[in-house]
Amino acid sequence: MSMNERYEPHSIEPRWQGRWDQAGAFRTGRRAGAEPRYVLEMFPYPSGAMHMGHGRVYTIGDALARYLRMRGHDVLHPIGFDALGLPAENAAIKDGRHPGERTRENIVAFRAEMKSLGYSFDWEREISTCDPEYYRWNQWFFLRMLERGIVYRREGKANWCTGCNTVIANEQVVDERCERCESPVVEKVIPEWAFRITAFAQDLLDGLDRLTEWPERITTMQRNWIGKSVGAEVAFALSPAPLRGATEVRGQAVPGGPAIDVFTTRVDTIFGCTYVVLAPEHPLVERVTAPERRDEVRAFVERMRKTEAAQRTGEDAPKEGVFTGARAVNPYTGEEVPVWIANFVLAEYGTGAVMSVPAHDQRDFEFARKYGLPVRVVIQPEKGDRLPPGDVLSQAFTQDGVVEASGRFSGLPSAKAREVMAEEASAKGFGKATVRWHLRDWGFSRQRYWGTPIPVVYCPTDGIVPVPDAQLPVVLPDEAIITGKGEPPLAKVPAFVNTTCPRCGKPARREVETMDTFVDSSWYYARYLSPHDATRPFDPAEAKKRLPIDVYVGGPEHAVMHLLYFRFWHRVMHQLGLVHEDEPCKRLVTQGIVNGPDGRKMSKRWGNVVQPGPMVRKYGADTLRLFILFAAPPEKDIDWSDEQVDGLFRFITRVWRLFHARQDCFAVADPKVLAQASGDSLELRRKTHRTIQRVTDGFDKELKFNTGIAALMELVNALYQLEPKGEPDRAAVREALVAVSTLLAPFAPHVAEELWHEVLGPAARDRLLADEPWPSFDPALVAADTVTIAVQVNGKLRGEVQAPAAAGEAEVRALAEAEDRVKAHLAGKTVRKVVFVPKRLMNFVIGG
Ligand code: ANZ
Repeated sequence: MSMNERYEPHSIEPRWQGRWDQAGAFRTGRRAGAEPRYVLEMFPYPSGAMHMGHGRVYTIGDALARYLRMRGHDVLHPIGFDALGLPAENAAIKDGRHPGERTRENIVAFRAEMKSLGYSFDWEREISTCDPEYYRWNQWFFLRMLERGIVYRREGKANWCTGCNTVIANEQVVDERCERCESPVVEKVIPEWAFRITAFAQDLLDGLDRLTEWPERITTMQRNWIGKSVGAEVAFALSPAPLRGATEVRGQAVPGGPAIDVFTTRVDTIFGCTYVVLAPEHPLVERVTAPERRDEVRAFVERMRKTEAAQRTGEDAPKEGVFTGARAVNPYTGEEVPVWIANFVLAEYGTGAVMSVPAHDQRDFEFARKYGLPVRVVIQPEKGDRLPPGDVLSQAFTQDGVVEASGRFSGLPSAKAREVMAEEASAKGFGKATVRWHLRDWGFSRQRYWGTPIPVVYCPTDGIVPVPDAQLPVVLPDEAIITGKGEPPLAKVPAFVNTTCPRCGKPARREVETMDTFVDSSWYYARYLSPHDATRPFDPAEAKKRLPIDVYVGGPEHAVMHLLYFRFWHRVMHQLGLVHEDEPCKRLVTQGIVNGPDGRKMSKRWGNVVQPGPMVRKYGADTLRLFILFAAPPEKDIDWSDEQVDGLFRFITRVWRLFHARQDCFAVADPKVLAQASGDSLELRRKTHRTIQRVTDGFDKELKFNTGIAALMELVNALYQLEPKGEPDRAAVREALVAVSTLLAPFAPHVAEELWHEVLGPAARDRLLADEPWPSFDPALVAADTVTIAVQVNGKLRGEVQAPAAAGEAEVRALAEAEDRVKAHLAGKTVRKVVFVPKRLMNFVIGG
């Protein structure tokens, strides 16, 4: 039967999808004994139709998964849905439908779109986090962590909407108002559940050093987010002591009254401190402010309360503040300095108070110049010019150096000074060395409906009582009324709330708050290992075999939330003995954005949104996949381009026509015939093998699918140029056609299967290209550009080397000297002269 002349993706694609499905081609565990690989893409939040960002992330992961399967691995490539959480609940409030109903509908649509793109997922492992069989294990983990003190209850600060009377998320606060009802939002202290992620801070930090296959940008962001600062706390006593208030610092009486504790990473600069600054929200502000300055201070505090932290402390934000009228004593010098409040000091960080050293801190410098405060140089650069005096200094010198004008510490290098100054502070009781972390514990309870119920009950007799394992899952009731206002929705479902205490059997109330969705995504990758396991979260034996994840693909926007939380959770699972190592993922690939055709981020606002669904319907999945992979390497942003998409459709059509035109080459030839290829057909063979090498490198080395696809395009051009005349020509063409279809398999898998089957015919009727081994290249053909160079020592042939034809004397000499036999003849001798004939000969002339 001869091949159809036209490329018709819509008749090809569903057919192959069906064949793969039928054969279970992508089921994990089919290849007993094969080395396992785990390729994972971040699972989608099914809030609407699939968008191009999804299209990109799954296409990248899929190409890799398909490649690794062809390399003979047993690949785990699963998919599921991150189905609980705020977006679904908010959408439900808007259109009055139950979030579950809506989410399940979205999942059906999403799944169909993913299937139409030909992704090689093991669909039997699909999970949805809104399934009680999934979230029961969130509850199970919660209980284990509660037992170990990793989960605890605390007083947390929350955004409280004064209109809806509920806590709302940061993302819902717009200009200090509620995004939904526009009422003012205030900060309120309410009890909440938190994970003690800070107990893992050091370990999470250390682990980053081992993540050598993560983008450095991400590990740096995590490092900053964890934010370890080694420094000192120093108490500046207030002078004179205010009338009210405590008179001790850390339990020790301080002469003169209460003190301001500052946190500094540069105690070596303390002799240069010329003022102290409190955060506007610092509890001492009211107490220390002099009566005549009260109005001004209060007005400033009020204004700061309304300004966002990021805006207050941004590098470009103008530094501003007010004097409180108070003074504090530098414990090292006995000197009194003024106490200010300023926008750039944050209440939540350190002690909420800083000692300002304008000569050595740029913020302090700008502030001092603005308000006419003194600038005193106390650090000199180790090398180079000395700094001028403070009053003419043009900017802060912020590096370490040598301490000066600092009494007994003068002459010490900064690091040493920090050490001895901290020692002195603790010996004298006015301070100590400390470590501060930016990382905070993770408050995870939400006053929302569409989340995992927290498995505890409140009993009037026994207090907070965990729900026993045997009673899990605590199922989210279907009938809640969700308004987004007032009490948590679960509080209004009596059948849910009213229960009995597992301990004393008397009436008790269930916890009505639910878990943050980030809980769901913190361990889902492990559930895929045994998704139907009804007795445990996952099978540890499978975990031992398949974890850590080999390659994880997802958006860089998850750098510090999800990607930190899942590292934390993995460590908890390690402590529980469920996994063998403490990092969940070896290699992370963060994909770039797909912008609109105008180069702007796709958005309804710009009218530049292009969705995968309509594109698949217009061009077929293979064209869309090729566009995504060809436009740029995975990490780079790309702009949607109709012309390029058209171009790739034309490329596939061209490949199709080529196969059609070369049907006379499909018959298998004797390998001896292929070896007879010479001239143009030998050139074609070289090109074929070099293409195999380039596409393979695009997977094995840096992920660069685009260069592999470009190589394939060149090979197709070369094929068009060869008009086969004899048997050896036809054999070389057939070899190239098989290679083209095989190499296309990870990128454009449907047309690849079709063409490959056309060439192989009945011999491959029951086989699938998706299951075939990846082609290898013949090094001799790839090395076509290398030449053999004879190496002589004093005119006698002592060896030969393979070198690139273009190699010059130095390169060839290095290769020659590395040759064992040549090396032996040169050992201990002096080379007097080297004679080099490019592409032919190198002669070492040695003496004595
Ligand atoms: C005096 C000093 C002198 C400082 C100097 C720096 C350079 P990291 O490394 O990020 O931890 N700081 C302390 N608490 C602060 C707060 N609540 N809000 C704003 N800034 C605060 O930064 C520590 C440094 O940030 C501390 O060291 C303090 O300024 C400031 F030449 O103390 B330093």
